[in-house]
Amino acid sequence: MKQLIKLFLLAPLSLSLLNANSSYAGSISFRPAGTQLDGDEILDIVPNNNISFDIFLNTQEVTGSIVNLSHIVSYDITELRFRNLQNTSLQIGAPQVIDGQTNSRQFTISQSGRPGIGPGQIGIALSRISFDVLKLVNDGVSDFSIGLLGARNNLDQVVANQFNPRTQTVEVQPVPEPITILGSGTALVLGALFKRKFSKKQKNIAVQ
Ligand SMILES: [Ca+2]
Ligand SMILES: [Ca+2]
Repeated sequence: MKQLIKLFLLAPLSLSLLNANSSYAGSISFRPAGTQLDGDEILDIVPNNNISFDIFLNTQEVTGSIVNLSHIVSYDITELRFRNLQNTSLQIGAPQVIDGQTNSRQFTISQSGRPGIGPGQIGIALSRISFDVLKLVNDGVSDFSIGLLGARNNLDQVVANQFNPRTQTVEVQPVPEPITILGSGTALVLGALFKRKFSKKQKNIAVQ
């Protein structure tokens, strides 16, 4: 029995030692993540009149339960207009804007509450951020991004460094238009052909 108790006491310790050496898999992310629609590196989304991003937390290999979490939201105010911030969390408190303004390029959201988000969980909903679409430009530059700023657990430990990746970004843009490109290409070819035929005709006329 003593042995069993010893084992029981040692197990969490060896687990936390193991965690210190392994790569952490906690992460903050949003959906839709977008897909690659063009030649620039950033993932792309073609929205309609509005778009909502759902923010999620993964806590695999994170120590303790997350009772306080903060992250930055950045967005392009020329392409998107902030509409609202909704609470979708069940395990941590409602999102509060603690720094910056929602109508500016960057603001910080904080969520706190107990018992918090325990370890080993995937896809825990945090919040939903909605925008109206103003004007879509395809310039290969981020239009919406999030970045983890701070994370504290129920043992009052700072655990933000146990999250990786801590950022995510996406571009909103209009539909890439291959038909237009093909169309203008076809017009150029036809124009060149017509020009050649026309000048040939002119030459013939000149010969006659
Ligand atoms: Ca792209
Ligand atoms: Ca854009």
